[in-house]
Amino acid sequence: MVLHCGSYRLALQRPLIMGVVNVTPDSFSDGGRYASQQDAVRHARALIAEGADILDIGGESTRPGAAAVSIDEERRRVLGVIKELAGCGVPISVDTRKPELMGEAIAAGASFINDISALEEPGALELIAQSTVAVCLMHKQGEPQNMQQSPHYDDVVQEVRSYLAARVDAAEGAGIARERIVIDPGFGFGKTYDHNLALVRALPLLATLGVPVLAGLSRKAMLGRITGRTAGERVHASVAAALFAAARGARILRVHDVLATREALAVWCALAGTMTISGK
Ligand code: HH2
Repeated sequence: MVLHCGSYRLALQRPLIMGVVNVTPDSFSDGGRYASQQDAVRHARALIAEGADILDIGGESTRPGAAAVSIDEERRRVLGVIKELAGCGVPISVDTRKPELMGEAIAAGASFINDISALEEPGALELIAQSTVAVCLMHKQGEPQNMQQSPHYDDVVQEVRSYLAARVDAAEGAGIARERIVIDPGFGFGKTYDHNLALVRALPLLATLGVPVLAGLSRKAMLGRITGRTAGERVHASVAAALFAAARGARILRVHDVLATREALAVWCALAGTMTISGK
């Protein structure tokens, strides 16, 4: 499997690491640490040195209860960072659900759109169809402001799978080649602890949709529930979750702790003898 991502071709024989750069004052695990352009770019370069295969730049926290951010503010946070990082050797993703900003980010050098709304906003499908970027279509139930209040599913795995299948069809129907599409069950986005567990165990079933699956478990609340640790203390838990997701077929791991994940993956791949990855 090869992901087409602007001018990049990403082989997915081994799981790729997407390093998170939150240019926000309020993200759940690292809010405020990289809120200035200078700090965000410095952090992004450090993640590349640690072995990130893709960088995901976000200007809006989507943690449960987060307030929406205006386009002007989101633009101010991410565009300069993307411009500075374009050409840094790894694809730059932008984590946004605003079509207008998607277009501006692509013009600034982004080659991957990470959309927690799965291109449902008016104009988003058409905009991405006219580009060559890769796109991540994520499932969520509700909106960040209210999504954790009372998530409900009759069958979470089947409902998430059907939704993602429909969004892949919509994307292909709009003219987005399959080689550019990634799907994500959206851990923590309108899901209880039990919903998240069911979905992580069902990753192989999601992978049968035939496009790469991205897993974003890093530092999330479910790991805090298991370990009793705060978000910043969930590195070991996150690495275990990333390895489990990779073993269940996730092809892209969205993580805050790139070096720890990379080294753990390198050991796992070497022991398994099926894939190769080097530590840093
Ligand atoms: N999780 C977060 C944000 N964006 N995108 C995808 N595709 N999948 C995810 O699981 C996902 C995501 C939340 O994590 P983070 O960006 O660290 O926090 P915040 O939303 O508070 O900025």
